[in-house]
Amino acid sequence: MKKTALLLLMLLVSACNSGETENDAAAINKQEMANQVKAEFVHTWEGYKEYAWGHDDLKPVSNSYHDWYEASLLMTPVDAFDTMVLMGLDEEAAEAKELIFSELDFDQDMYVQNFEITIRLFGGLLSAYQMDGDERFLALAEDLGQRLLPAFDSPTGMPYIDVNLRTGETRKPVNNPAEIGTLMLEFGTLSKLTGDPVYYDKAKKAITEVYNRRSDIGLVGTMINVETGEWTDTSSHISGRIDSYYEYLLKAYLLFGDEDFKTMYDESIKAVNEYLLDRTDTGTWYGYADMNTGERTQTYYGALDAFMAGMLVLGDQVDLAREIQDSNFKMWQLHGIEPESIDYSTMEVAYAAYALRPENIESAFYLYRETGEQQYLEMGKEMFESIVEYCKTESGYAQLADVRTKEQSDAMHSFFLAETLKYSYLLFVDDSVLPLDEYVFNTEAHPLTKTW
Ligand code: DMJ
Repeated sequence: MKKTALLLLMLLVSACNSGETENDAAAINKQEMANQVKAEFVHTWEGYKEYAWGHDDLKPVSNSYHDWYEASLLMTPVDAFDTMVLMGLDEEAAEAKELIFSELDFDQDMYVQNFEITIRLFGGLLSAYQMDGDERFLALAEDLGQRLLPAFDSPTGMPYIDVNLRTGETRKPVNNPAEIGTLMLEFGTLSKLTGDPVYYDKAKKAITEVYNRRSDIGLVGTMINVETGEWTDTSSHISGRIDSYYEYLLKAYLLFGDEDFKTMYDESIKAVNEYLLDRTDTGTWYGYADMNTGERTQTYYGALDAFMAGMLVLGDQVDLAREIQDSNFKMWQLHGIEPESIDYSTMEVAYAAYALRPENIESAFYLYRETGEQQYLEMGKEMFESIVEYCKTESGYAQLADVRTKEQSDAMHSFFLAETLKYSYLLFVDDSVLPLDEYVFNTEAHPLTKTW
């Protein structure tokens, strides 16, 4: 090779190399981000250990604790356990395990909320069993599943809101689609793992009874009486009290391969996109409508609704998911951290609190896994960093009373460790961790997989 040609070649190689270095510098260091998320998890677990050990939740401002009921059900350690396993936090996982097996006792004469106990504890124990392999997790899950089963003993088969863990007595017959339907993955998984179909069948009947009571235009309402089967609130939306009903129709199909769920999801999402989807000057949102007439009643959208983009990815509506995620992020950026809800017609805050919710980051995670696009990593990074900036306390993470003032409130739901930090971590770790064609996350981010 001639001398000049060699020189040119060397110049070209060095230009390419320097370009690569610049790009790398601009790119997000995923490993570093994953390590930061892990460090924040450890910080919070240390706070729980010091101030709330053996209780349900840490109170992160007063450095104290909160129990949901008369006896602690170890909400935080159970909810957080699979995140520890995922992050390779062996010491922390061993501590949590020791606490769970020595203290957790479901034989309590107290009413609990079937839905919350199912998604956090039942789901947490099942995924703990699948990820860790210790049979005692399955035994606890089965004991809990048996105690929750009487909740379904209503004239319609739809469950009551509360059930007494010892006596099986039930109360509160006016329930909602989310609390009725968001039981399918956990009860269904227990059936598959134990070989006893009763759990699957009861949960499937319950969610199907909601679907069967959809209106002529295919929408469901907010509240329904499980004894009479009558709707008591006909407001339709994708927000709290309905949200995960749709999520579980789709995920039950993905996890169990039961075509009935696919039919129910496809029919339902069609109506949701026809009557609730709202493309406006401020973005693409889902609003409120009357379930019978389809008429728009409210233009509220909020932190909980942000799950929708992730669900649409799983339901193969990726373009729509992108539109929704753009709006989700716009909502986040309004005040540097998202409020519980906004009126999207004015972009004014309707409810100013931030409860450390995961849904916005969860959707960024699904879109990143699906598209591999840097923009979703950037969204996740900004959201995670604002949580650290505004919510971190000496012992953990605090909810915000008002996203405009950033005033903190003295509460930290266990889903911060189960979901918010898990989805943040999953966004930055390698795609091969918990691949989405093998794992289905319950609504509390507990990964479930077909080990049966
Ligand atoms: C969690 O308990 C679950 O994600 C539920 O489906 C909705 N609310 C919280 C998180 O925001």
